[in-house]
Amino acid sequence: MTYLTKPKFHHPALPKNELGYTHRDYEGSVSTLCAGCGHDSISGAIIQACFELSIEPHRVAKLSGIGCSSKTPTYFLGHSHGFNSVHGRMPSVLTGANLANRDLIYMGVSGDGDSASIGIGQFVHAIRRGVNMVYIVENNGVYGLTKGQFSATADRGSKSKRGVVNRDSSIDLITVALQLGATFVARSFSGDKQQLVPLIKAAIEHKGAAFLDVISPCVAFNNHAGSTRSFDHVREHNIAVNRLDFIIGRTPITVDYAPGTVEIIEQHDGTKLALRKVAPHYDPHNRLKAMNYLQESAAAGEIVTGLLYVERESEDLHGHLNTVETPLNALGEKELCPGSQVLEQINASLR
Ligand SMILES: Cc1ncc(C[n+]2csc(CCOP(=O)(O)OP(=O)(O)O)c2C)c(N)n1
Ligand code: SF4
Ligand SMILES: [Mg+2]
Repeated sequence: MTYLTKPKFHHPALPKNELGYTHRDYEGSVSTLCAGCGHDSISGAIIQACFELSIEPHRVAKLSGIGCSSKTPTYFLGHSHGFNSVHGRMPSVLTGANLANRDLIYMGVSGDGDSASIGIGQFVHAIRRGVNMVYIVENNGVYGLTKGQFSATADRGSKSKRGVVNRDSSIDLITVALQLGATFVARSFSGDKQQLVPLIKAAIEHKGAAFLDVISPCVAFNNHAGSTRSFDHVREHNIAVNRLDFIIGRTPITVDYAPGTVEIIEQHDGTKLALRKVAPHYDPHNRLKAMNYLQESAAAGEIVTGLLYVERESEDLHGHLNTVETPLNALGEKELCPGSQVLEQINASLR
């Protein structure tokens, strides 16, 4: 059995958002993952973010590949569109869907095996093309679903549950995403909902490829001493460079901060992010410096989290290709079959 339905009743006094929906309206089926799996906390954070942003569930398309992480879209946004694709192939399905209908919010959910091993070729092209999406990798350093083999993101020198040492170099998806031109790049931890929820909200509102690497411990196969993806290890080595306090609408910001401690970032649609600096010298607008900082920190064994890079004037794939505004399913016969004369003109222009 892959999912269990949830009972529909709930407390009548549950808080409602602007649309009149409760938190329950953003849930999915009951999770069948292991109790304590980090992935379930990420599902909870996605539910919270969509509830707080008052998103209409039918405006979201959630897509995934194969893995415990890729199963999770069943456990959130039960009233949204969903597509569970082949292992590592979610990015191309998402790209196609996005090109056909730009009006939906695209959420790609994947694992470190799904995106950094079998699906690395798909991952890199979706990111470099700037597909407008939230791409979340639930990163536990192992193939959880197939019983705990090292994935390509497992750190060199880390130990498997059976005591085997990983001798291969690891792929840092954050550094890869930065190199490929992602316009929103963040890392977080499934155990830090306060950091994760605002990052998901900001990623949803970002126009372009928004990549979120979320360290998400696998309690069954990668939560032991010697693992660098265990709850204890991540808590001890987590260095947050900043905190997104909240996202404000188009209204003026009235909260007072000490000078230099908070940066207000305006997004393409006029919404604003308030970014509280924890590491005062970290600049989330400098791609190269961010890459250097991440490499140095990784060499020192630190796991850097927060909003690591954001581009103020971002553009997406539709902008690059200059596509029509109207989703393909809303185009009428006149636009789709403009007649033999137009076809003749096109053919003539190609001769
Ligand atoms: C083409 C193909 N190759 C291999 C598999 C077997 N397989 C299923 S899930 C998986 C790895 C999943 O790891 P990850 O994406 O990290 O997800 P996790 O379970 O750790 O969340 C593999 C190798 C498959 N389903 N399809
Ligand atoms: S095997 Fe690991 S990743 Fe899969 S559900 Fe269990 S704890 Fe989560
Ligand atoms: Mg994994």
